Amino acid sequence: MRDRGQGVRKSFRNIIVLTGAGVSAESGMGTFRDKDGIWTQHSLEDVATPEGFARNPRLVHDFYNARRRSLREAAPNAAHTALARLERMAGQAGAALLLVTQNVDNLHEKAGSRSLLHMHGELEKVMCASCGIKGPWDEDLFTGTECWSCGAVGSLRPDVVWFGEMPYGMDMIHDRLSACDLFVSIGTSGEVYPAAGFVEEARMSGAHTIELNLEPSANARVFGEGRYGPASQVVSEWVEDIGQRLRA
Ligand code: BJW
Repeated sequence: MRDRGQGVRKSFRNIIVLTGAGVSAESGMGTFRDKDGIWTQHSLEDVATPEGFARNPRLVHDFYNARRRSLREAAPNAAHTALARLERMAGQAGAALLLVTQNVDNLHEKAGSRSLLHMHGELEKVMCASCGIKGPWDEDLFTGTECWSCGAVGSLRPDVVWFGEMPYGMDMIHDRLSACDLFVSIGTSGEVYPAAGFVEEARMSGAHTIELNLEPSANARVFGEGRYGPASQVVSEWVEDIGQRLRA
């Protein structure tokens, strides 16, 4: 544990939790930039950009169909469960908590988190590039799949945020960061913006900032405190510590 002397408060009223692929790694969902990560097996330009989808929609559908199938096998781990517990403890203590996840899996909601924003979209949702309708989708998607609303063929795509697209909920996130007094970043590399810049915004609001990760991330030095190890372990321990402060 490392504390850079930002002055840890006794209690917190406005908490923001940011999660990334590392929180779901122990549930088998795979990370992106680690050794053997998803981007070592697939080109992100091909499968995670609008241009890649326009070039080869079938390749993109194959990629997301496989991930949607692997999500069906996945269960929340102790880190997801601890964060759902933290939300309940915060509610009981009269504190506000927003969990912003970059993950497109649904493991936070399966663990019981409710105050949740999927800034990079959701694997089990699709949207129509023709009429804009969005809806739940837990099956495979094909280039010939017809939109249930406008009837367009081939216009349905995963409702996920690709590079060059605007992440969801940014107004709400900026509002909450401007009032936040505790910001915790869990299992994210700190390499993808705008999420990687949230810690700076939180610091400007005077928040205590903490990183929980397997190892220090790209912007670890910006955080006031860091605790390192597998999420299932460090998140559970940290939630116990914070829970005691919320009850104090
Ligand atoms: C563990 C663990 C364990 C492992 N326990 N921890 C130049 C400079 C700055 C910015 C840009 C730039 N050029 C372009 C940009 C912007 C771009 C960007 O940031 N690019 C950088 C890569 C340079 N960003 C965007 O385009 C974003 N949009 C945007 O900026 O809009 C503004 C705008 C739009 C239009 C016009 C003008 C402005 C959109 C980003 C979308 C990201 N999408 C993806 C795919 C989503 C769908 C899918 O899942 O397929 O989101 S990419 C991928 O990266 C995914 C993730 O959510 C995201 C972040 O990854 P994450 O979570 O950090 O995972 P990893 O693998 O990187 O890290 C895992 C971490 O876990 C590691 O630290 C491990 O140590 C740790 N770990 N095991 C604890 N057991």
